[in-house]
Amino acid sequence: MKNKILAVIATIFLGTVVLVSCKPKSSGDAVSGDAAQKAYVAPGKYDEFYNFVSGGFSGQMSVYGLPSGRLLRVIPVFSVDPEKGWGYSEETKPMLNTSHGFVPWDDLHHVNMSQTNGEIDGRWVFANGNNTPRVARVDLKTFKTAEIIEIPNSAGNHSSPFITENTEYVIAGTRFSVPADYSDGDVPINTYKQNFKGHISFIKVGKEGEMDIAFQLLTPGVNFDLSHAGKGKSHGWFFFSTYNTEQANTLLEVNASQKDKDFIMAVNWKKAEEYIKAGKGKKQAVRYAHNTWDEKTHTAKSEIKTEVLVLDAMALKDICYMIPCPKSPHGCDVDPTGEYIVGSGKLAALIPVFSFDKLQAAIAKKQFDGDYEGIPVLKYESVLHGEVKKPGLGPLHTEFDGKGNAYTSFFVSSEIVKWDIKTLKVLDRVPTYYSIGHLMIPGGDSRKPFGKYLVAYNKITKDRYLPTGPELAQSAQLFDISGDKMKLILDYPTIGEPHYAQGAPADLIRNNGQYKFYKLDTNQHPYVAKGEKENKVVREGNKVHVYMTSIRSHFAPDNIEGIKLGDEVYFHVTNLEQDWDVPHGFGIKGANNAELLIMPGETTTLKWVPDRVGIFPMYCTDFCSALHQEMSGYVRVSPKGSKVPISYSLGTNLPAVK
Ligand code: K7E
Ligand code: CUA
Repeated sequence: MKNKILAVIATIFLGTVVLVSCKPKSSGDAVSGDAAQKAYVAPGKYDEFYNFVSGGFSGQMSVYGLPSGRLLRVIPVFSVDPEKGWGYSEETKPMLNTSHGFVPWDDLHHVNMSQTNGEIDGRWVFANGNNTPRVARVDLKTFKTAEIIEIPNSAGNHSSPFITENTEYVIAGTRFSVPADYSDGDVPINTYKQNFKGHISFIKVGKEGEMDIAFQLLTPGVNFDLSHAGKGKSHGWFFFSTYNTEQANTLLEVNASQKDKDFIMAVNWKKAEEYIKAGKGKKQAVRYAHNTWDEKTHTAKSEIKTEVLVLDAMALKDICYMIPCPKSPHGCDVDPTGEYIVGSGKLAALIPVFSFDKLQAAIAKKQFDGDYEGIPVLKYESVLHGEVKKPGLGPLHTEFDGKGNAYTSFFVSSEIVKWDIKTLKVLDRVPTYYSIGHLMIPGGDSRKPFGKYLVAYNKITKDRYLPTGPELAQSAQLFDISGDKMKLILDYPTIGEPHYAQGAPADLIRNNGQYKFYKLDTNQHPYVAKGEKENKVVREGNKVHVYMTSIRSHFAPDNIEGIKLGDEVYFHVTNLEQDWDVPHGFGIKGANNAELLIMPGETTTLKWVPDRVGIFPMYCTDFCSALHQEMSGYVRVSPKGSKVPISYSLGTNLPAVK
């Protein structure tokens, strides 16, 4: 994002604007005297809000407390994580499976929390994998990734995941239009206009959160950038910002910035549902992975699906409408009432605000300016509520406080501008350090914003923290927005590049029935050992399964012999503890796929292929008790063809076997 935007903006503005003059010099004076007190959360006290922040190219999501800015957890989503063995343990590997095979990294830009009646409900957070198109669901009872679905017919899943007000759908709009997976993709690149098409996926969300692609809309070949669902009166609609409506296939920084206006595509998804019901969708052959985590077996399963239902939005004229929007719109945000739709043209010097009522009237009166590949183009003025004049340079994203105010981030002029949604008057502006991308108010894209804090997520950190070589932490800045003027109260570094974020009152999530541990008696892992009577070591050909348990402060068994070179050893470790916050770890020398961290009541498997003969210590990697250092054991590895039988023990010295 930052390079792309910088390049484009530099191209457009360089002649007229001196970029450096826009950059604020220092925030020393900008911080008010009582800032420290406002961000202070006393030791042992909880924060007021949870804050879920995308990790960008780290593929992770991080969880902070607000207003303290304390990092509480990093959740691996489209990434492996040695802290938790995520993506390394046998149980978690299938979560990262795709139709391209195992893809343990991605670029996570947007997080979106589940809603009920347009309000954040604290059940799940969804996230997008941009590069190898995927949508993930994180369960807030466990703060773990519970499901990942791959998106076919897409490339660059940027316009995602955004949800409808009762979490009916999570949508995923393709950033790159490309030839569909079900068509012949072996075409010259310069046939973009004929062969490249867009697909927008409507992913149905079930009662338990389970995802399934209900249908896809086939659209003209443009780039979908961002989106938001309608709410309240506009529930039933979705709004997508688009760029490269020029359909250029080279040097996009120039060629995709030709037109004075691109589009916001308004989608009547209730209408699309009607067409699907009437059988207008076409089944197309595709391949995509659907990965689900089973909390009973503590194991993920990956399934490849082979079919998707596609509805041609260009042939069916009354699903989609194009709203002209100045200069490559990026953010597309809907105010809490559902009436106002804000398009942020990243190369525009104004912010257009559209009216949902006017949109309905214009469609009824057919106030069209022709069509764009079969999709009616509405007259700009017929849909426009008004423009915020001279707000700043490079508007990107807008959030709302629920009191009639909007807050827009400006990348180029590096500031946040507060404006009145009805009168479109600019009310306040504050500098950000530096070059803000997204911004977030807890609940700020829902019907019920909490409106007390605003966080800026910045692209450039430069001199804000102690230097750490060429690579610097990216950063967030917390503002108090309870008064008329925005007040900077805290800076804190983030994990990876923060894009979108969400926030929710702490109690909503704290009291959502979160797990403190997994119940051992409901553990249905096929290799569980529910007590030390169930420990065993079983050889099946060259595979050896160790049914192991851990409890303060020993493993059982802790002496294992009879392993031979050429064996694959599977340590299935069940943590027998039944109390909050007593994980055990497991590591064995030479293992080249990390270590394990096992929660109470959980079973987790490490695959180990010894590469030499000898004695291999194993030990607990998490300081669990006063005798944690004693929590260890030995595995004997013998040469291939050795006659040493499988044996295992705990607390007894077995008679030596030659
Ligand atoms: Cu503006 Cu990818 Cu949401 Cu980043 S995007 S800033
Ligand atoms: Cu178990 Cu340390």
